[in-house]
Amino acid sequence: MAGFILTQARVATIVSGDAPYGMIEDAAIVIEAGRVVWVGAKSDLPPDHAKLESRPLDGRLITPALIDCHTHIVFGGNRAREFEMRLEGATYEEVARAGGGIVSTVKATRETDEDTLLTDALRRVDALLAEGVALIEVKSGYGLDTETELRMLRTARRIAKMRDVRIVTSFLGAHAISAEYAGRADAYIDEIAIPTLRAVHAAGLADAVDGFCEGIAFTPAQIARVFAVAGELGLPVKLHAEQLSNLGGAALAASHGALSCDHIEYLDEDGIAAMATAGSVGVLLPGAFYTVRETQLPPVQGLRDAGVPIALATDCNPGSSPLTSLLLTMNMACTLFRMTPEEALTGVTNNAARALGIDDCGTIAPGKRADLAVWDVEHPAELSYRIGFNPIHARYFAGTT
Ligand code: DI6
Ligand code: FE
Repeated sequence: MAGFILTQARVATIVSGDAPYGMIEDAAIVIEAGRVVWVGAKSDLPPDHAKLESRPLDGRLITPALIDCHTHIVFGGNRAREFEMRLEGATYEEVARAGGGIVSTVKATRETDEDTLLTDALRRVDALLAEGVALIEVKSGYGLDTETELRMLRTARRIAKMRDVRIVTSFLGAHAISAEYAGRADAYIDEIAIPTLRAVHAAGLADAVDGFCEGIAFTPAQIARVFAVAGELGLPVKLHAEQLSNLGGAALAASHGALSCDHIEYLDEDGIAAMATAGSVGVLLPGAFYTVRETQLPPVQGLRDAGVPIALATDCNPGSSPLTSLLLTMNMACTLFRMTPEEALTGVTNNAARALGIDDCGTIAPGKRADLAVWDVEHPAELSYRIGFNPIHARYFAGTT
């Protein structure tokens, strides 16, 4: 593919520096072989690039393509009935304890064949791509047996063959205790989660290992056993931690060098300090906060003060966050969590890439992939400000629109 230049654009590079959003006015971006080779003010464009084809954008805004760094986007069935139950007064935990919740999606996922899982997931993926997303993390965790966990992760990998999107996977065998192992969480870890992790790794299907550390799921000691095997296999870890209560999961994950600790509404000072020391990213999931009507706010100011990078994601899942919009996620993070629109955009670009341990995207800079979103907006704050409006003009995936 011949190189080209995007011109007549304002570019929010998300490279930290003097200008908010890393903004460059009247900018140009030179793209060759799917990568950004130069970005800067048009007036500074080196003459050797000036002969490339120019694609003027009429003053539109270019940002890095968006990244959804925490999803459970592959699953069977839906939980609309549970939504009704919660509106009738049941809490998320009560629904889970009554056999609903994650375990009901496990039943539906086990009963769904791989092609149907893929077809259903693609509808949700397409909603994300339509908002300029180019990289999605997908978790397993609705199989809770070896066969179905493998099927979920194969489905996740197939998404990247069907669409112009990068997929990274996380094995989430320690998501819930399967019905067969009710009351026997330790046996589930030893007999299912760990052997399945080994099988998934042998098949090349996991890029990272996740867990759910919570009263309705697994203790830090149980998660630590899974993480020890992840370490042995050379896989990075991350954790659903401090979502409904504080069990010290974030500190445990940080002690294993976690890429991220996610949810973290109930995170305390010690957890923040542990994350800061480990360099773990805090992934906030306002869609889950909103859906379960949580009232405990995540410690945004504490994370800022400690220099913990904050990412945002949809947590797309059929129970606690049936959300397929990163733009709405950004809006919720601003309104519910009092994050700034600049933090929100950084949270779905650069910090989301960091949460995945990926450094070739998330900002617009020489050498990065040309994964870009072009928006019909004047100012980047507009991306967070509107509710239910998609101002996308174009999406570039490795330089191709
Ligand atoms: N926390 C969540 O928010 C999702 N998983 C988790 O560990 C919820 C998954 C579900 O309710 O199906
Ligand atoms: Fe989640």
